[in-house]
Amino acid sequence: MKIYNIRMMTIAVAAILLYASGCKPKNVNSAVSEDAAVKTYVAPGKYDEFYNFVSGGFSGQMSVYGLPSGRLLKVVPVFSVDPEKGWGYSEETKPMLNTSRGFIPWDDLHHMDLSQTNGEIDGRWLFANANNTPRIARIDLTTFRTAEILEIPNSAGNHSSPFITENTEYVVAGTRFSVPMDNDNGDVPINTYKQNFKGTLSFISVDKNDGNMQIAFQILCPGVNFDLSHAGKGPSHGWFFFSCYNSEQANTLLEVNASQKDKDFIMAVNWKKAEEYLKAGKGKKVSVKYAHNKYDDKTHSSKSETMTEVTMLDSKDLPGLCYLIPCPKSPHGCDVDPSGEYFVGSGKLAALIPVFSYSKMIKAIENKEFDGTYQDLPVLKYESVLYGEVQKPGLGPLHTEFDGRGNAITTMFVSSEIVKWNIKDLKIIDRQPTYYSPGHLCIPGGDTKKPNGKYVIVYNKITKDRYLPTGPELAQSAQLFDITGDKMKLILDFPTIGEPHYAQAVAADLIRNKSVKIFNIEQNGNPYASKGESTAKVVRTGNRVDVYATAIRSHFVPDNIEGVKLGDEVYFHITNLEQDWDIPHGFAIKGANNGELLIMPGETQTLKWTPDKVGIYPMYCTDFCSALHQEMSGYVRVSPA
Ligand code: CUK
Ligand code: CUA
Repeated sequence: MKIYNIRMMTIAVAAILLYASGCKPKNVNSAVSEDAAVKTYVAPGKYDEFYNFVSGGFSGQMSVYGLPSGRLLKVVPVFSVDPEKGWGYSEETKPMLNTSRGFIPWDDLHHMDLSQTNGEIDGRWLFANANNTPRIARIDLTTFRTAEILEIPNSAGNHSSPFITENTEYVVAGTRFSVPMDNDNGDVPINTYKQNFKGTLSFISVDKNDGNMQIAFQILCPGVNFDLSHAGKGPSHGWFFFSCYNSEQANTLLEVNASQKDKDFIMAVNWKKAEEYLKAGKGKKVSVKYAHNKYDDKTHSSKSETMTEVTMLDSKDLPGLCYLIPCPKSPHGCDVDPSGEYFVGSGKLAALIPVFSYSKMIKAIENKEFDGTYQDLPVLKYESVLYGEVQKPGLGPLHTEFDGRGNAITTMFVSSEIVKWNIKDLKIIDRQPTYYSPGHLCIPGGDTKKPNGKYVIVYNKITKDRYLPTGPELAQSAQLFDITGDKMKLILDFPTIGEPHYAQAVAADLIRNKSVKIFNIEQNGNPYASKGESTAKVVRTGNRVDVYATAIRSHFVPDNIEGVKLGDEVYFHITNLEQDWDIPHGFAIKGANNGELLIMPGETQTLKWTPDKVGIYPMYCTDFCSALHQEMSGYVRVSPA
């Protein structure tokens, strides 16, 4: 009897652990909607209805899918070098990856947010964060190319970004790791965390016309870990909400020591107030170095500029700027509903989802319903700001999106499911399993004023048995659900590139007609362009050799290059003369240690090459461009010095 009990207990514990690890294979077939094929079939030659922009996590890139088909349309290089596109290999793109620490070929991209006008997606730009070496990128949605990268000083683990305000006034960047400030020497014992480590929130202004980003101001905050954020909208426009954990200010064994308290915080930041303080001269100029990189479609090249100053507002000295709202327990996602009245904190370790009320928050501030202070900042009473709690939603709530019909959908990482609940009465309407351990989710416009509640796409961290085995690692998966009815219906499952975190989706019509098809060769402003074969040439200046070459189906001019000597630095400036959509040419040369080029129609790109041996070097076009693509080649002769 006793033995039997122990065995039962062991089985029960094992079952709970399996369940809790989120990896227990479930009955797949029962979860798939019967009409899934019909709903996701996009016939060959037909376009998808939505673009889906998906972050690539530790790949540092972003990928573009069509929905509902799940077809991969493009991978856009952002923070990591990409040999396919020559990103970070061509002389024209290298400055994009420059930082105050020099050229950095990799980063970890977690979140993206589309630009908005009046709280709706306007289809102009897409913003992305680099987590590791803090940066924010802006991607131009006419070229699908990274147009700008701004480094963020006084930050580490730029995670609660790049969320935006309803008219794209600001993109924010909040530091996940508190650190000593960049202008300090920084060489302090780690166990002086409480005295020396600080958090910052950066507000980056975005120019309405050309999208140019600039750090308008930073807010100096207590040393907690800022995790995620979202801007207020409608009535709460002017506020920004950030989740933060580790209010214990632990600097070791965070898994234990940063999870002691029953509640951490959501920080509400009044950025309109910050603007007033700035005007009143309350900002302090701080000397720091950070890079600002921009790609120019006229010269087809980028420049990196070093910035030297930010303006800092110290939260503890400026009343009314920041308020803390207690939020159970280790909050992660921080999401604002379409009305702008409700904001949701997702305590990863909480067995409930707290929903806060903006109007109650304002009343609580007016009536001074405080629960003491934390690091000199006022803490509002939990009950005074709380609208209500969603009870027993599942295990491990992470992120919430909104369907525009008064409902929210939240991912449950531990119990591997998505849960749909009503914002007004906080009742659970439906729950569906996902495979497995979902992180972020995305409804087209799901964090704006006007969601399109047709689909939710869920990005799972663990795939296990879902696809054919591919060794120890499987691609992360995305799962598409039809959410037009009360019940959410799984209709598609597709693998993703890198590890997807946040994603955005938007009606294709808003973007597709603005897509650039070629660059006008006459307007090519690259100083090394050859606009016709007659201007192609080889120019020697000391030991530098500039090859001004052209590419058009199916040859390079010049295609026999002699006179290069050992010890020379050779710059191949290849201008693609094509004026036809989707006819790039590539360029590679034997032994090139700088990768390849991929040159768009009308564009010039440069590959630097330092030959290391005397000999004959074949060069060729890498992109199959015509029936005579194999013939698109040539030779370079390298002679002794
Ligand atoms: S985090 Cu990835 S699942 Cu970096 Cu947005 Cu929540
Ligand atoms: Cu040009 Cu292949």
